[in-house]
Amino acid sequence: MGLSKVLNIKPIFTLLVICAIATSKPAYSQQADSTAKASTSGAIAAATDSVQKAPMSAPLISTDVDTTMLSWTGGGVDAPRPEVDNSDVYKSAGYYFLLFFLFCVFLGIVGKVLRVYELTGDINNKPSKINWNRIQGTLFAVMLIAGLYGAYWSFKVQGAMSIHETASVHGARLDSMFNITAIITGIVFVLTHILLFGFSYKYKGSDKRNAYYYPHNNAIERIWTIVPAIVLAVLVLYGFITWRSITNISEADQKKAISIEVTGEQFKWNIRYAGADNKLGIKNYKLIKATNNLGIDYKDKNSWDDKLGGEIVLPVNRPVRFTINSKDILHSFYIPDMKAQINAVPGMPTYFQFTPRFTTEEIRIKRNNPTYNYTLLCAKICGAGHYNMQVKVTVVSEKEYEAWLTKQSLFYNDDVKKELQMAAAKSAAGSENKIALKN
Ligand SMILES: [Cu+2]
Repeated sequence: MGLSKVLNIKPIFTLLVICAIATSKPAYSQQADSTAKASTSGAIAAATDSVQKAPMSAPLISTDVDTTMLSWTGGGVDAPRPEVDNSDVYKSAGYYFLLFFLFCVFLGIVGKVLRVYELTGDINNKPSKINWNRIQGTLFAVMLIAGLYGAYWSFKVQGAMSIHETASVHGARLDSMFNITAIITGIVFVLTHILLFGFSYKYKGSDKRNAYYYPHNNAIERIWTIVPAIVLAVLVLYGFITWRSITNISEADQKKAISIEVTGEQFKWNIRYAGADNKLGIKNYKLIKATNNLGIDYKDKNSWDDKLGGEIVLPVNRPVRFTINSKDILHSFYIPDMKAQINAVPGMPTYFQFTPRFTTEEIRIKRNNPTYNYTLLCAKICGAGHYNMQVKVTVVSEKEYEAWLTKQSLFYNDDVKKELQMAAAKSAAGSENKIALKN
């Protein structure tokens, strides 16, 4: 039988045959089914029998055995079917990938069936009546509506999860910049999509009209080059000015800010407050040892009042200036709620100055979450313990901040003093010996 004869079969019949093949069970599975049914009924009979025959003191099986258990064990009754929770399967990406793949296969099959239908029509000199232009035009219109609704839904539902009022003064400026950019690009997005898909629908291919040949128009070229260039230049300039206002702080303003140092290392943040003089003592990596984790140079008197912070506590509405370092590799200082992020680079201090505008208590009310906390994170994938680089950040009133700071311990404590005295005595004795030897 040749291909032409196969194609002569009525298209609906062809479709039915394909569907039947696709949905039919293989013979062996039906056989397996009937075997299972037979063994199940046999097992029920055997089970009932043994329950009746067994002495009451030692029952062989429990009488509340269910039929699913019996069919699972294929006749045996002493291995209960384990309860398996498959709900996670429906949450995995693989499951949805498989669904998508099956959908594509389904579309492919439908396409092939339609192709067979068209070919049979051609062979019989009855051209296909499917109007592909109309179908594709309609699909464009459907995509326009579904796509715009999807964009709106994503912004409304997922946007609400991620867009929050920022807790720092400069963050509010970044937010308004983001909003202006989102509004401008949103308008352009909606308009261009209506034009793109709407035109594809309205001017879909038709036998009744010819396409209008329109190769070039200088005026249009100018408009679509100059208008986006101006809009983008304004947005970029606005972003540049905003960024400069955040990062370029005058020296006078730097001095007004509370000075705090943060040093990243695998895998923790070390916090140092500058103390009463608001000046951090200098550091030297050569001085790093077990008792001097940051390598603070205690010859510099500015370090004597530096305080160790187990966590970060900040006063509300006061500028704070962070000096950011790293002891080993690149880390990244990141407090999401404050919209503050900058890399921590070994050997090169970076700075970030900001002013918190809501206390922790206030943000808990705003977020409707009584346990919410600001957190300092590391935004560089810096190794296996990266997730652990978290420090609680608490914003409190000025008074509470002062009270907290007085309770924090000094780096330059009695142990350090003793150690330094001993080292000084040792080196003095060493130099005396040298002098004695010379004489
Ligand atoms: Cu890190």
